[in-house]
Amino acid sequence: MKIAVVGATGLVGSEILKVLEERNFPVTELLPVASERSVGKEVTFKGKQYKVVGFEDAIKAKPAIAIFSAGGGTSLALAPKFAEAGITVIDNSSAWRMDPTKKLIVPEINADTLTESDKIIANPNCSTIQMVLVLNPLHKKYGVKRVVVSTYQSVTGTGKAAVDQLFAERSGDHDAPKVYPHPIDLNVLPHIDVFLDNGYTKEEMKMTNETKKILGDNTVAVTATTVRIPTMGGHSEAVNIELASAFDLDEVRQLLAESEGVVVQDDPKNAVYPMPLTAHGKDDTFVGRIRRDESQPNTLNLWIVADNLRKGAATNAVQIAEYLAKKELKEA
Ligand code: 2RA
Repeated sequence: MKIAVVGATGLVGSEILKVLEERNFPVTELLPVASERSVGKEVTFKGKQYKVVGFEDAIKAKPAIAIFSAGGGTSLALAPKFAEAGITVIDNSSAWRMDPTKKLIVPEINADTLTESDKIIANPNCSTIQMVLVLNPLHKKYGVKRVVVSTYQSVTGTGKAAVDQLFAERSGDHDAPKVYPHPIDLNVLPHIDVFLDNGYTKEEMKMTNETKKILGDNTVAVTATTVRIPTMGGHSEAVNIELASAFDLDEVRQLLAESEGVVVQDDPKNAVYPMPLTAHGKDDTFVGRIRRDESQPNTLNLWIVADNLRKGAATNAVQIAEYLAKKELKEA
């Protein structure tokens, strides 16, 4: 299958190439695509060098699928052009996620809603994906009433410039360019994406709104505080979940252990719990510290970690592409 990766030179773009290679996606021709600035640069895929091409050339080449990771503006402007040419777009930006005409897909949860007429498919926000993977089986079995989540997010979620800021500060170079409004090394920023009029950040509202859309249930209440921390391997989340009915803790552990894409790491007495260091480079979502909230009935506390560049972005997008390929839901 001919496949384009739009934004191939960015952090997520490089991860998409890695995941396509690792999962042995049947790529017959790869088109790395980027803005004029990067055209002519080379990327490596399966040991071969590929030259980056521009957007117009990519459309002319008519790949079956284009995985976009080039920011919301590029997506808004270009995804419809790719789609009009019959190319199915899987988009990592926030541009289309809440558009009621577009589907927001986490394959383990709702890939079966996709049809051949879905030409722009939205990949959810990284911090949402890992949380809904855990919420979905709980919602089906017990009903999720309300979620209170606090995140601890990796600098890789911001991009390469943020990783550079962290390492520059760590090496004592405090004059290096900054992408955050404050130092990130030895610090914690309760600020991800822009602030909105309601006092929340856009990242926080993504967690609220995208969760309802993916679970297909507007009654699930979600309130979030999203926080950037100086780590790299993945996003972590402390999640408090109020359920509609009573549960047994062992049953919850069993249910999550049997859920596709979820791995339970829950032996705190032996210091076994999910961490960004151990989730890094993995495609699964890890959950631990599963315990009863003793302050109110039918409520759980747990801790979720996933590599935000993998399941939070590249892996989820490639899994959507795998589903389209398996079901033959694309044109070329
Ligand atoms: C972040 N959620 O971590 C974003 C990336 N999409 O900043």
